[in-house]
Amino acid sequence: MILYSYFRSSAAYRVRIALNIKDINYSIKPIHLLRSGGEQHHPEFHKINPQNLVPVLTHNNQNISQSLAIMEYLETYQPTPSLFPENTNNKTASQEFSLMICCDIHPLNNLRVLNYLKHGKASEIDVTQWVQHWINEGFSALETKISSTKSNDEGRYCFGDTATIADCCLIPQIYNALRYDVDMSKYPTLNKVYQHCLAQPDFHQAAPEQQTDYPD
Ligand SMILES: N[C@@H](CCC(=O)N[C@@H](CS)C(=O)NCC(=O)O)C(=O)O
Repeated sequence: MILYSYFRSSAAYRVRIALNIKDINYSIKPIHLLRSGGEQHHPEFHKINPQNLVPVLTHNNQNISQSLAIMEYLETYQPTPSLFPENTNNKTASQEFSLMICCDIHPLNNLRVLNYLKHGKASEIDVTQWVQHWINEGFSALETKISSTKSNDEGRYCFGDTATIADCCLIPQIYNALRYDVDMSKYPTLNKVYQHCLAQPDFHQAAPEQQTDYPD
């Protein structure tokens, strides 16, 4: 398997965590999103993903984009350990949680959106405030959801004592939030999961700082 990745991409970070949880061997092809006009826009990469976004997983002659679709693919390719909780309610809740991050927080703060705000028609907007606003709005909802699900503080991950797709999505989004100085003390349950995950090898090895394309 080949993963087209950028060290700081939170969508690629999700997939790196999932690959590590499943202990699947893969190699990384770095795509630098800022250098030389953004390598995601180069014609060779455009052929791999016409959306010009990372991550892309290449396997068995198929180029798969969209981190959630990639994680579903990995689940089918190698079902254990599963990225989903066994309990049906928690399984649905973990999918809901992941979609709240991937559909309703991350896309508003993506590089191309921020570039449009900075250089496009909306240049008067304070981009940091924009990022913080959408993350805070999303995290408030996630904190409310997860603190009611995690009654009596059960489990070290989002849903129990095993890492799931929800943790794959949450950890990169908090990493991103911290880059933008979001005050995580407002989200104690999310923050506790984050601190726990950071210490786990599968998460640690997927972190931006551990990537070969991380700048010296
Ligand atoms: N929904 C996509 C989002 C992918 C995405 O937005 N990737 C970002 C990096 S996190 C990217 O490649 N941005 C390049 C750009 O904005 O030009 C997924 O989950 O894979």
